[in-house]
Order: sequence, then C-alpha cells, then structure tokens
Amino acid sequence: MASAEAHLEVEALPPISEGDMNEIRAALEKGDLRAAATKAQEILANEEQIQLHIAVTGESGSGKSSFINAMRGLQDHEEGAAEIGVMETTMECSPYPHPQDSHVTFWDLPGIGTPDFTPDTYLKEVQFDRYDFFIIISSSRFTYNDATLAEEIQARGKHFYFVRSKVDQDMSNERRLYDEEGVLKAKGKQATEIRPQRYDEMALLASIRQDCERNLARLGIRSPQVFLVCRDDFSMKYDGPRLLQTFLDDLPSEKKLSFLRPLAITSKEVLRQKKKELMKYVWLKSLTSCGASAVPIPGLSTSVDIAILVTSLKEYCRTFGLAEESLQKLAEQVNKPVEELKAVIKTPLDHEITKDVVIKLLTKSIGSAVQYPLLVLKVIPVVGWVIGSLASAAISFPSTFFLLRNFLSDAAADAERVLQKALEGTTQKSHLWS
Ligand SMILES: Nc1nc2c(ncn2[C@@H]2O[C@H](COP(=O)(O)OP(=O)(O)O)[C@@H](O)[C@H]2O)c(=O)[nH]1
Ligand SMILES: [Mg+2]
Repeated sequence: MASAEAHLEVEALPPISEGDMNEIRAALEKGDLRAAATKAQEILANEEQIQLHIAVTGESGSGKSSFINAMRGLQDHEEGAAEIGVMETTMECSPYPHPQDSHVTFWDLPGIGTPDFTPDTYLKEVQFDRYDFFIIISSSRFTYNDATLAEEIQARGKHFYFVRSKVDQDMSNERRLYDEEGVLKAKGKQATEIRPQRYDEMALLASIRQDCERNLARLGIRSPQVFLVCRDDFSMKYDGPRLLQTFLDDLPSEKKLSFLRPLAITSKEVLRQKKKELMKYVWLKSLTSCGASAVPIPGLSTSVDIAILVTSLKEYCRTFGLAEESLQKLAEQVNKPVEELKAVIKTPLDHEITKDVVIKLLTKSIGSAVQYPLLVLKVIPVVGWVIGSLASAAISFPSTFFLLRNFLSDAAADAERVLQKALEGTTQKSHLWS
C-alpha cells in the first residue's frame, strides 16, 4: 500500500466554483455520469480559454522590450522577439503573445511621457480594463509619474509591480572600483557603508533596492516593494525568482495554471507549482474521460475516452518541457548535446504519446485502482461520489485518475532530472539546487 499512498498526498481543493461542484455532485447522485462528465468537460474547456494580459510600462529605454523578451524566454535576436533599443514615438500598445502559449500576452506600453499627460488619461488610452496586472519598469529612480500611475492602478483594484531593470550594469560599474581580489581600489578614499572595503554583491543589491524604495516612499507610495532584475538569466538571478513567485501568489486561483503553463522551468519551485496546479485538475479530466465518449477497451474491463487521456498526457509533457522543441532549445542554451538531456528522461515525450502508450499505462493503473479503491475514496471525496453512485465508473474513474496522477508525478521527476543535467557544471547550479 505504501507506494499508492505516497502518490496520494493531500489533495488540493479543485479550483472550481461551489455552484459547479454542486452541479457535478447532483448529477452523480442521480446516477447521471454523462451530465457530470459534460459539466467537467465544460469547466476544463473554460480553463483552457483563460487569457492573461500583462502590461509592461515605463519610459522609453527603461528596458520594457528586453523584459518582455526575457519573460517569454526569447533572446532579442530570435523570431517574434520585441525589438529593443527603439525610441517610442506613438501611444501604441504592442501585444506579444508567449511563443509557447498564446493565452498569455505581454503588452509593451509606452511610458506616460509628457508631464501634462495624467495617469488617468493614460490608463484610458492604454485600455486599463484589458490587463490582469501592471509592471512599471525603470532603469534608474522611479519618477513622480511612475508613483501616481501606481496609485491610480491600485485605486482601480489591480496589482502593480515596480521593477528596477539593468541591475547587471550597476553591478559591473561598481565592480570596476574593486581590484581582482575584490578590494576597494580607490586610493585615499574611505570605505563607506554602501561602498565597503570588500566587494559585496548582496549589500550592493540591498542598497539599490533600498534607494528605490525610499524614493518611492517619498513620492507617497506606502510600503513600496521593488524587484531588481536583469534581462539575462532573468528568472534565475537577483529578484527575478521572487518576482515570478509574487505574480503567482497574487493571481486568482483560476488563473494560476494559465500563468504557469508556458513558464520556463528555471527552479525547483516553478516545477513544484506547475505540478501542484495540474494535480488540481486531474479528477476533472478523469471524470471527463468516463463520460459520453467512453468506449470499452478490448481486453480491459473498463470503458474510457482514450483521446482525452492522450491530450492530457501531451499537455503534461509540454508543461514540463518534455517536448522535442523545448529540449532542443534548452540544450542549445546550456551548450550540451540534446541526447545528454534526453538520457535522463523515463516517460515518453510529447510526440511519443499515442493511444497504445495510454492503453499500456491504463493496464498498469487498473491494478492500483482495483487494489486501492478505498484509499482513493478516503482522500478524494468526489471519487467516492462517482464510485458510490455508478457501478459503470467504479473501475474506469480510479484507473484514469491513477494514470494521470502517476504520469504527472513521473513527468515532473523527469523535468527535475533534465534541469539538473542541464545545469551540471554551470554557475547557476548552486543558486537553483542548494
Ligand atoms: N545591461 C543591460 N542592458 C539592458 C537591460 N535591459 C535592457 N537593456 C538595454 O537597454 C536598451 C533599451 O532597452 P529596451 O528593452 O529597448 O527598452 P524600452 O525602450 O523600454 O523597450 C537596449 O539597448 C537594451 O539592450 C538589462 O537588463 N541589462
Ligand atoms: Mg521598447
């Protein structure tokens, strides 16, 4: 029993409304599996349609386009990347969909510009309502315009984030004042609190952050929070990881998966969150697969809709970067042969998932479903409703449930090994895996 139990860690609440949940429950209690599965399918289809629009604003030259490219995992020269170093002359907002998932779009907004252009008119002009949240970028100190814009966004009930860009430049400018051993070069000058005798990157970062935050506080922002980033290794360096985590924490639960799906896996934490969010939808997928299009599987005492399972497993692979194209890209980034990364993968890749592969996995998971139905029942009440009311789904529901959960766990474990392999021997390793 131990191995099945290990897979059934505490089940997170499904991110659906109480009304939807009651509808599914009522259908199951009436023994109407078809209605319950149709509802589950509708909920999943709605989730897949969720759009996320992220606004990035700041003065021309502050690094907006570079930030957008970094968030989309694109190098500035790659196809579809936002052009950098271009002086803005219009009030146009340019959309940049994520290359891996067009449901997530970054919008390159022009800076407020002239002093007589108020945040109020600016937000009207850029269509405030369109965006889920705002990122206000500056490569130096934030201005009065930045602060009033933030207040206006907050007053209208949305989140904003202050991002201080080009921190790598500050680092290298400061580093020049120190010798190779990291000792202050400046002759005759006393070391100060912000410029200590020994070069100290953490202290330098803290002082830039503090300076920006004090400045914003003077401009009237209460408890300002500033994130320091640079476009290279954006999601791994400085405040990049904390910024991504903050976006995720602030998003409403039904939007978290949309944000996470195309996010590059650059840390164990991103991986953990992806797995956690995908897990929440497993029971809905299982229910859907037992619905109207379920057909008996020859040789197995069960009826399921295999196509739904194929689509789900492919989605898991893509979300965890277990697809030919993303592996190729990662291999290029870390300058390693793609075969080296593939060698640590145990599950099939996105393009290898076929009906036959799924039937094989299903055969295995039926074993668990037959052996542990009570365990599943105890952990996930909804499984109990299905099994309790519908003899026809007594095997197919827990079988698909185990299949999806186990594959999800295995794919996440593969993704972790791939990243570990990718980072082997690089300087990022200790930062990510310590
Ligand atoms: N060193 C460094 N340069 C950056 C960074 N972000 C942007 N830049 C440079 O700053 C200039 C303006 O960047 P861009 O993204 O076009 O700014 P935008 O006008 O706000 O869209 C370009 O020359 C970029 O290469 C960064 O994080 N580090
Ligand atoms: Mg630009």
